[in-house]
Amino acid sequence: ANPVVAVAGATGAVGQEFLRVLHDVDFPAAEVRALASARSAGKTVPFEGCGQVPAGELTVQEMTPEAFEGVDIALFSAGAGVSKAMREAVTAAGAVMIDNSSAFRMDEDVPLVVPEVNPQDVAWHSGVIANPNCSTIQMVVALKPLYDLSPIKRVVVSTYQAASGAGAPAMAELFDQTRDYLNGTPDEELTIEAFAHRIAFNTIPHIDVFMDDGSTKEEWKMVVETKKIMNDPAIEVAATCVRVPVLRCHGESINVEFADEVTVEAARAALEVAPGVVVMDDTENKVYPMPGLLAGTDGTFVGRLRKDPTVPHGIAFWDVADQIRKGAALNAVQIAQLLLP
Ligand code: A2P
Ligand code: 11C
Repeated sequence: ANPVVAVAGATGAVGQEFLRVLHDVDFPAAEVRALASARSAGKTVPFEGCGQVPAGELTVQEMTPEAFEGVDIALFSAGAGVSKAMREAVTAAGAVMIDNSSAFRMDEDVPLVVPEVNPQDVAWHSGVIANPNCSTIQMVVALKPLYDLSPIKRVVVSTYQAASGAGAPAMAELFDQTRDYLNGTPDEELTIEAFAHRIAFNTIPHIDVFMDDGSTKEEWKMVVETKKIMNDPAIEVAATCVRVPVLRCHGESINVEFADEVTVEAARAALEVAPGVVVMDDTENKVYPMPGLLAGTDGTFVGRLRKDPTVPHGIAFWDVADQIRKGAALNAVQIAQLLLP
């Protein structure tokens, strides 16, 4: 029988994208259940349909433990606390939780999966599969075909992360602040809630909380998640994560040091045939990936590919992906597709 799918957090930014992706891939669902907090119960959300579910509206139900009865696949993006609170109910119902939060990513009994990189890891799940952080996903999709050419010793990455990574209210804050700033509102009168500082006409080298070693938790996630997904604890990752005044799509500057020689030509050839990767690299014609062009797309776009001559075997490139699609909803739905018989 076709699976019953629950979307937990269906009214949120990622939850809404889950519904769009389920339609876009025509996921063979028998039923799609939209769940959110009690505040949203009874509201409707538009759904274009997938599998046996016709286009129309879904009535949001309150996410109680009982709401998962009969569910086979539960796509979660309602915050780490909600994922933790619901895990038992979801697995007791016999469903697999595919969780977009950071709640279980580093747990030893939870696979952390990017289908282009480690699809085999879904095999050992015990009820929960975690979706990595968006900044990690778009990096490892590009690293995997390169790693297949030579083991990777070290990665230096700097991110340029869109406001929407912090949710829909953060996007609104970027809009509102930009307008207010242009209207001459002084800094001290601007509304600053989603970020530590003004994001309009600014960049903020601070995403998530600071850790004892001076890095941020977002940077730490890129380090530990990369090792787990690539199944290679020896890969060294140095990350600096920066919020930029972009609405959607993270950009990443990535320098890779390999164990063995990898030419730019070999790297380009590997990236060109890699699943999920789109090479967009024609500098003569000013072609390279840019967030302003790529919102709403599914690929991981790679450009500015060149040698990094400062290490023995290095290449450098620029990588852009829509972090709500590939960085969250699409990756989770691709994991769900791996579970289909
Ligand atoms: P609601 O809209 O009813 O608050 P975002 O990440 O965009 O803020 O979305 C968070 C999602 O998680 C929303 O769908 C939100 O529902 C849902 N959510 C937040 N808190 C809870 C909760 N305690 N129980 C169930 N769903 C929750
Ligand atoms: C951001 N990467 O751009 C964050 C959002 O661990 O899933 C996602 C955080 C996470 O702010």
